[in-house]
Amino acid sequence: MSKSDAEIKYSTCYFCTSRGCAMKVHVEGDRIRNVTYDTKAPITPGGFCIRPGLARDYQEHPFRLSFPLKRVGERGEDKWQQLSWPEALDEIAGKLDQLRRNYGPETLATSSGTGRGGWDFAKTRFMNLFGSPNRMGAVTVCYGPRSMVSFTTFGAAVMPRRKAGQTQLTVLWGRNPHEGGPSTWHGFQEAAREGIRTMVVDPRCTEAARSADLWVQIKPGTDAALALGMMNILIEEGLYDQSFVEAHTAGFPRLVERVRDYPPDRVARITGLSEYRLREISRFFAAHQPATFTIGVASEHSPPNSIQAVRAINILFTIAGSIDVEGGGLLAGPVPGFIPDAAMEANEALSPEQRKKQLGSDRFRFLSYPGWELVVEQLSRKWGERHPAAAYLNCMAHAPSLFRAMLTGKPYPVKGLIVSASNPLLSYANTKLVYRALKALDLLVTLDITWTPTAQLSDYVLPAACWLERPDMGNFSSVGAYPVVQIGEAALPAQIPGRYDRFDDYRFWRELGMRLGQEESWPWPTFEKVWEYRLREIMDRRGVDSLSGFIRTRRWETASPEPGRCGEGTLATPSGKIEIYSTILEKLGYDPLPAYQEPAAPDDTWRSYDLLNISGPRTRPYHHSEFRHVDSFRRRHPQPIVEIPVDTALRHGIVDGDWVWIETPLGRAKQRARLTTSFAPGLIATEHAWWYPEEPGAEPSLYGVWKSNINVTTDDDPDKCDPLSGAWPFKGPYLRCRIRKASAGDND
Ligand SMILES: Nc1nc2c(c(=O)[nH]1)N[C@H]1C(S)=C(S)[C@@H](COP(=O)(O)OP(=O)(O)OC[C@H]3O[C@@H](n4cnc5c(=O)[nH]c(N)nc54)[C@H](O)[C@@H]3O)O[C@H]1N2
Ligand SMILES: Nc1nc2c(c(=O)[nH]1)N[C@H]1C(S)=C(S)[C@@H](COP(=O)(O)OP(=O)(O)OC[C@H]3O[C@@H](n4cnc5c(=O)[nH]c(N)nc54)[C@H](O)[C@@H]3O)O[C@H]1N2
Ligand SMILES: [Mo]
Repeated sequence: MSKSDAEIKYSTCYFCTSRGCAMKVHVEGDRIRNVTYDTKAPITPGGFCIRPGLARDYQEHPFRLSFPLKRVGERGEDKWQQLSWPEALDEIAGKLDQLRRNYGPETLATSSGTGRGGWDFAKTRFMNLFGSPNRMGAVTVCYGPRSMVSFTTFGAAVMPRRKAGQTQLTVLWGRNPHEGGPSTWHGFQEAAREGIRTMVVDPRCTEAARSADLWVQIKPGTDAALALGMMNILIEEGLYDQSFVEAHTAGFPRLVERVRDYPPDRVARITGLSEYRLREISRFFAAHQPATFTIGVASEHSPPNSIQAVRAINILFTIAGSIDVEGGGLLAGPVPGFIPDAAMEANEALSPEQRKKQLGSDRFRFLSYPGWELVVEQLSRKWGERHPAAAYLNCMAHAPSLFRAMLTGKPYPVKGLIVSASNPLLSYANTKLVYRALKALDLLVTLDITWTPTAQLSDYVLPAACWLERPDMGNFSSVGAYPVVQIGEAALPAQIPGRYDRFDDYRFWRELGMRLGQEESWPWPTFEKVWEYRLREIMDRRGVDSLSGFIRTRRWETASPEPGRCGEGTLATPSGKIEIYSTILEKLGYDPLPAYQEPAAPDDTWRSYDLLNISGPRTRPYHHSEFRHVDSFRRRHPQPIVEIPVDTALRHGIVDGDWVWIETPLGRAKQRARLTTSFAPGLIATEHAWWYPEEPGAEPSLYGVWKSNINVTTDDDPDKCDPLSGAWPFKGPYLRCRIRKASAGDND
């Protein structure tokens, strides 16, 4: 075949959760020739990411799941029988129906990851119709907090909108896009080239920190104190935007009182900065406004200040003059005419009684039904049914509470779990407890693209279509208010007789629902039809009548948020203003003002674990637990790395390249030492989600899941979780550990 015979398909890459970048997939028959960037589209990595180029290796890898499988041996024995989709779905539906009769619908839980598989609305829809409030997922520690803080504070998502000549500063706060966000990194570099000042807040000197005009090196988990301390200085020295604050915010006078508790000397002590440096940073920050900013996941991972840190940072930018102005963070509304996820979730189908049963929602109220309902009340006042507060992102059961219910049957039995687009044995904290909880279930179903340790423990393992085999959407701000909707098509079929038979996630949830009394509730027979339904008004405006027509005219639509939204006085918050003092938090019984809570001292068991562990700073080319089975990925990063400051390493007799045990009272994991001077002694940084697909899948190995998986050492004790959101510690003051050099072949 000559080169010109390759057909181009315009697809959305979901090799990571970044934003869904636009790709051109060059296809010959039913095989990929290569993948290139669609650089004309708004969401693009700008040529920076290598993953799409490896798509063929991934697509054709034998480790992929191709047909539905049912366990025939004991759980974890790696003995399987192939069956057809209708057989698998009939059997699973039969078992779910039985569980529902025996224990009530809340006995079924689901696990979500980063929101792949079509952004999870179909799973939420299924669960609402089934009657269970117990969806759990990574969003409790990832994006959910940022999203909910935006909605409660601004009534909208904040979208960084850099503008040449206007923007003075770009800030990455606990975010390292060089490793973890190709399109954000592309934007950060562009900003620097345009002469915009750059600032990075990070305990480690990352690539972004190294290249920034200002690197703020704080102690882990102290972001709330830093932001409050900066506000103290801005207010003391009159460096804040007084007219904006007076006109558009509610609660500023109380903030003035609150920040008195955070004088520079106290904040310097907490954050590890000198007082002089703190003042210098604050003045630099105030002098370069407006600023655009991106907050990373680190604060969310650092209880007890997860939510409060994100609140404090957002309010700092607000009083400095970065919000709702040209060149700063704009308050984004939905793309006109587009039907958002929230309107696809059938949320009204779940009764108040069932909502009340959501596990963990009595204690952790912010990111579960109590908080979500208060936010939805506000947002739907403004946007009606098409509000942006998707439940899958903003309303979850508390995973550690769910795992405990699986184990103990308290407060009620949780007997079934469907895992899709997530890998619980690698991604949640306290893997040993997760493992015991999964083993205690009556029914575990996993829908994934490849084999995983979690799949190995399942009763049914079902093959999902990957992004190449389904149409999907990229969106600029996944906080839920889609300022950009960018659609891609399937490049390859999801079924090829004799080779594979995969379902996209939508089709799986629909067909399972159809077998459980939901026949009336899934009017869109395919994922294509879903997108056509959601895009209908936009397609009509353009005069096209099919998804491929939309993609071929122009595959995206934007909302172009305008500055000056606050002036309308109708933000979707209870006061209609930016709520520095959050009346929603007040109603939920939490501190309505930003604060820094001193972490509790470690108890006797943990006291001697004297290092802090930044677990899971992103590294390319991986995405969480994925891709370790593909040689072309693995070659680029063959083993897990623990970064150890030289002083700390020397004290432990560790040299570069040594295998090192990272230990806590919960367990240990082995990674290879890389000595560094890029952060302070007393800290280490460990990679997360490591397993070895080349090792046996059967127990006890489960693909070597017990060797280097850092979550064997991380804690999910509800007492260590964030008091508002329930986020468990992956970073910050509650993730302590110690290290020890491993001897050669030390594998016990
Ligand atoms: N220690 C520590 N742990 C962490 C973190 C950390 O920083 N430190 N980070 C946390 C964060 S922020 C997150 S978001 C979580 C992520 O947690 P998870 O999302 O649970 O972890 P992944 O490894 O991304 O698992 C995704 C799985 O979904 C599969 N998959 C990919 N696309 C699809 C699809 O379209 N459909 C289906 N059905 N399956 C698909 C992949 O093959 C993979 O097995 O991890 C958390 N865990
Ligand atoms: N290659 C790759 N890319 C990914 C992912 C992946 O697994 N691999 N995962 C995706 C997902 S789900 C997410 S959530 C994003 C996360 O993307 P980021 O938010 O960028 O996440 P990290 O790289 O974990 O953390 C960013 C930085 O926070 C710093 N940090 C640690 N503790 C603190 C602290 O207390 N305060 C401050 N200010 N900084 C701190 C770390 O040193 C790190 O450099 O990445 C996404 N992109
Ligand atoms: Mo995440």
